[in-house]
Amino acid sequence: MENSGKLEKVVAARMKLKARFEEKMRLTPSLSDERPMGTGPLNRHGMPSLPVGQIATEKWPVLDLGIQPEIAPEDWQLKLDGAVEHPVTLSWKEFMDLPQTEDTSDFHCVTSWSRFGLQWKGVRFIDLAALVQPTQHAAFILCHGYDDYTTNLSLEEALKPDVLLVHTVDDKPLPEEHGGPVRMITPQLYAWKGSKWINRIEFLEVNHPGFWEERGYSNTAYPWRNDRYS
Ligand SMILES: Nc1nc2c(c(=O)[nH]1)N[C@H]1C(S)=C(S)[C@@H](COP(=O)(O)O)O[C@H]1N2
Ligand SMILES: [Mo]
Repeated sequence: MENSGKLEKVVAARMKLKARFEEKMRLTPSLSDERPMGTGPLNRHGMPSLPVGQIATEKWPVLDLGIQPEIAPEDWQLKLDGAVEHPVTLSWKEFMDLPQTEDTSDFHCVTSWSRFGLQWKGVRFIDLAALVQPTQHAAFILCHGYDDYTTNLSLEEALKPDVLLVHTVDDKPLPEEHGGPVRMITPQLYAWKGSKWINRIEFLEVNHPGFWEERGYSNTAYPWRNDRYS
């Protein structure tokens, strides 16, 4: 009884968020640009599958800051705080008990490689946002990793249905070097917007640049606009 009441509230919060950001989301470049830059067959959101300046690879290179934190799932935590009505810290078990989503998407690294068709499993960012309920003025997030990495995103990008916090890739636990136990993915933006070893999502009213954004990389990171640097 109490549980179904809670579920109803989360569903209502999700619908509200979706309605609030629907128009902004539709107007983002990767959904609305009439002359996107790139080559190849169109992907599911109508963009050329290989963004401008990218080369397709079968490999999956590893990029990090020289630290690969080792976190056992049972020690992993995710804090959701800042401009939200109900801040929470989720344990691995609580995270795994949330609705799980499977999706196949592409990965575009700003260092010019793209990897197609990774099969992910995890929790949609929008489902986490519905749980904590961003305040009326929340407009951005800053994601933090266990390696002290940070990266910022607008809510209209983060709330897209293909933005997941993933624990499984190609039917295997996400390898530690790729951000396991849990990382974020942002298929419609360059991959540096997806924090590996994610442990905190801070909701913000004012945009705050992350690690690479402070060092000259773009706040927005649109692959089909070659939007790499600011
Ligand atoms: N925590 C954390 N997340 C991170 C990074 C990092 O150094 N630390 N590097 C980013 C960059 S620059 C890219 S391109 C992707 C690379 O992911 P991969 O190593 O799984 O290919 O992760 C992003 N997320
Ligand atoms: Mo990167």
